[in-house]
Amino acid sequence: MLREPDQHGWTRQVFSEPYRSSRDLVAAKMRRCGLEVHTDPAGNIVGVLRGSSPGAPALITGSHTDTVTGGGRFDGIVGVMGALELVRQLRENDITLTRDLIVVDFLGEESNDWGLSCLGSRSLAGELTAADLERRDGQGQRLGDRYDTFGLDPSAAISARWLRNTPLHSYVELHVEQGPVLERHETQIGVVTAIAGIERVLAMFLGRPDHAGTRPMDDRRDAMVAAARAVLAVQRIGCGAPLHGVATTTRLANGMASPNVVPGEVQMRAEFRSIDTEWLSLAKQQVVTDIVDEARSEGVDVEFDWTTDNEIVHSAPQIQDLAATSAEQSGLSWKAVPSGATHDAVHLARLCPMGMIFVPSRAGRSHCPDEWTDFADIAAGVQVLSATITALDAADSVSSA
Ligand code: HGY
Ligand code: MN
Ligand code: MN
Repeated sequence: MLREPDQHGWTRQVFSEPYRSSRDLVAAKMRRCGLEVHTDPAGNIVGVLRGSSPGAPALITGSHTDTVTGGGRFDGIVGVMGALELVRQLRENDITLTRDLIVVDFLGEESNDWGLSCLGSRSLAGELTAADLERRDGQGQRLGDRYDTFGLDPSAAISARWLRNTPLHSYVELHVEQGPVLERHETQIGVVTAIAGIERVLAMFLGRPDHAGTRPMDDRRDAMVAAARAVLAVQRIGCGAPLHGVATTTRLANGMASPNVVPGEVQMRAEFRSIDTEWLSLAKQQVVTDIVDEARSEGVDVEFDWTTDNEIVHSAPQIQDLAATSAEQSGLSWKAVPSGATHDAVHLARLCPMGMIFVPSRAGRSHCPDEWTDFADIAAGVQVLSATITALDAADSVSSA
């Protein structure tokens, strides 16, 4: 069972039973490819293909196999299975790289109810903290306890240092674009320039609960009306990004939820993403100002809790060049594109020079059952991943962004 049976689309969330099954399948496939496989202290499934020069700074690739609720079949999977195909091809052609090639299925890349994406890669970059393990989801479950019940030691996850203690050469991740750019430009390969920063906000609208049948319309402090205006403010600001940026309200929750009470307390979750540092900072300020002004006109107070899911991260120019050259030498069209989606590559970029290769998403759809990428496009992506990894294997060192 690789997805929740009673959910629309593909749902394989971190710490779930379908997720446990998928990881067992990935580990078995890694072993069949001839990789040395283990689960690391951070909960990542790690496969190693030994190179001819032990100790040389290693190459690393991979992605994730968890999904959002009602997700698709390609987000993350293409990067993990594409890496295994790369290994299969190397072995089939008796090619031994100089450097070890580390293939990783990273734990829990998708944003989750604890508000923390990329659990496994975040941990390897030394960014998962004891405080994070105390976070609670909507049911009050501690993140640390979920590691435990999944069979992982949470204290080991926050101290997982093996990758920081491994000489690393570079990281390249293959991923579906999850947007419409490549398809619109009829381009086969995307060479990622940067990965957007993500700022998330939890806004609490504090009005006054009243009888919905007797409170006059001109004498209300309706938290839901203020929150509704805030949703439009988020959208308005998101539409105003000069270079690159998006903004999305993803949840409105009435704290009271009785059908005959004017909402006194409403919670709103929203996120802002951009590769434009200045716009991202201004958008955060502007949305607070606009929301507070609009809420005040409803007699509603607002409290804000911001978290940075990840900072903006740039791909190493040299890896971008190698990926572009690999595409050209394979007769594939390519385009430099930013990534509005976040990826494990954000955290690997803290450990070594990073690059990403995109393949087109049909109609730019993702995080939904309609997510689709043609197998010919995936094969092209594996071809470019393979050529890029091979070129990096031969390169002395690569400078980061
Ligand atoms: O949220 C993201 O951008 C990624 O798909 N986890
Ligand atoms: Mn992904
Ligand atoms: Mn995703």
